[in-house]
Amino acid sequence: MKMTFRWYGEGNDRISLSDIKQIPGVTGIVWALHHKMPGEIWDESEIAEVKRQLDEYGFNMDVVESVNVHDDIKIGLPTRDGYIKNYKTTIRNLSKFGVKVICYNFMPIFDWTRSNLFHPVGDGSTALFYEKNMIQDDYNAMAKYILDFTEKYHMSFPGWEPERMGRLDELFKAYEGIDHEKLWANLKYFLEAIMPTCEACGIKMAIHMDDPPWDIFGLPRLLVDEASIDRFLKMVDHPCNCLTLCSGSLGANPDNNVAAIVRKHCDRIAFAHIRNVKHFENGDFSEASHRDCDGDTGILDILKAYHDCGFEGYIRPDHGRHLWSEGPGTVRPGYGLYDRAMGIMYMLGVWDMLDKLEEK
Ligand SMILES: [Mn+2]
Repeated sequence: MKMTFRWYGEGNDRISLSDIKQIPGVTGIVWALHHKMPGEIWDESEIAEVKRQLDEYGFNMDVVESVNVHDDIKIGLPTRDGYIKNYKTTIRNLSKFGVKVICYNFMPIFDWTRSNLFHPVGDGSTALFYEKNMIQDDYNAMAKYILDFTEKYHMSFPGWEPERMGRLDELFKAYEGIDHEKLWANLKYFLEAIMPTCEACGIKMAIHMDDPPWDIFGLPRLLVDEASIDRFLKMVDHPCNCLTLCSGSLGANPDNNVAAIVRKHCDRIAFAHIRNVKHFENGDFSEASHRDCDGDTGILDILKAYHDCGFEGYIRPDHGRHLWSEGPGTVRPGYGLYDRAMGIMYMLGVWDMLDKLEEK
């Protein structure tokens, strides 16, 4: 496996490449052009600039997270073909700089969703938290909480672009009538259109699981469990049609056995997100440290599954808690330095020991 670390870019992340360089084992930066709106072409000159920054520290730029998919493609409007054409141009431009994996998602309107971004864990640290009762009917209240935060701290989150969120009612209207089956069909149309370009460019499209893995606010969510992942891979059975298997997204549903999914589909997992989640009886969940016993995701079983399969794809710690000096205004929610660095050391510790035991 190849260890990576997500970075939001120069001037957009308080963590520096120099900080990341000091974490053992990291060979690649998971990056994106975060100022791009869904549907816009990523220009070669902009990609070249990021490559120059990463080269200075000897990091590869093999994984992009995310090239966001325009709503018109998800809704299946006639205008989708123009946006698909742009997406193909972006794929070609990225391949010229050696990009191998594009992580993306197909969630309608909202990307990842939480009710509290800095919830006390109980040890003085904070983490992302999902309170089930808060995410029921009133999408405006939830969106307001997230957008007030981004405005107060001058941050924007991928998938939560204020321009898009400013016209939520309009977006909900546009998605009227888009049920699970229609969304599946629109995903298939998109993938079948871009697969030849991906193949020619040597790029794997790696869909991220839906987070949380269930419908919210009446919007359909597709990639939620083993059966839906089976369906996805069979629907477009192409080696470039792959997964970003997110243990935290799937792990929010206690019925999901993430390690079993890893074993079943290891050859189609291009990118692994490792994150631990702690469940509460009422359906709430909190994010937790990467240590197995701090949550319910089964981190050790998952790492063992990847190791047994000889996983050679990319991996990164997903969200972490906010520690020490990290808090609102000083850190991107879920993307502090310290807990993710510790997560890497935990994963590498497990991995190195599994290697050593195998040698015997
Ligand atoms: Mn993830």
